[in-house]
Amino acid sequence: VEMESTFAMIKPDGVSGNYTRDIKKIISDSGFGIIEEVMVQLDEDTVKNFYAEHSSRSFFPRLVQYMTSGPVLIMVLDKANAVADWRVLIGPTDAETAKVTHPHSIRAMCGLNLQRNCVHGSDSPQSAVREIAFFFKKSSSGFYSKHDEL
Ligand code: YYY
Ligand code: MG
Repeated sequence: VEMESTFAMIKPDGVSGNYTRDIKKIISDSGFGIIEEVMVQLDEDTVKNFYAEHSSRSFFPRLVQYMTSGPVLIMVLDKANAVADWRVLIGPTDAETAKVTHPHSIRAMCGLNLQRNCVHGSDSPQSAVREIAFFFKKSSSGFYSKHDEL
């Protein structure tokens, strides 16, 4: 089978709410390899660039505020069909919706609402390539983070 990489993140509420262990267990139990994981504190410019596609939306300032409010765990996950399968595992964007329609999803488990949805996943293979390259440099010995590890 063809291996694929996706970019995943445990957002500030997921980290501060102590969901990291449970989420990583779900990741492993679902057959993903955690190729790289680094705890980082995002700054405003980083979040604005990462979420540039949403920069004109009214929720953008609140999104930047939330995403810089505490440490996040950034990860590269490997598996066949990793991008689509990780999106299925995290569930819908709105965690309140997820609790109703996808009660076993990660966002249902640890998310609060549309903004505080506790995890990120790349939405397409192209996004995954961009997002992994945004956060990690690839060297002969593997990936390393462009941000200082906490
Ligand atoms: O890919 P995904 O995270 O599921 O959703 P996006 O539509 O790409 O939005 C990115 C991010 O922005 C979302 O995880 C929460 C936040 N957000 C928001 O706060 N309010 C919205 N109306 C839409 C998205
Ligand atoms: Mg998205």
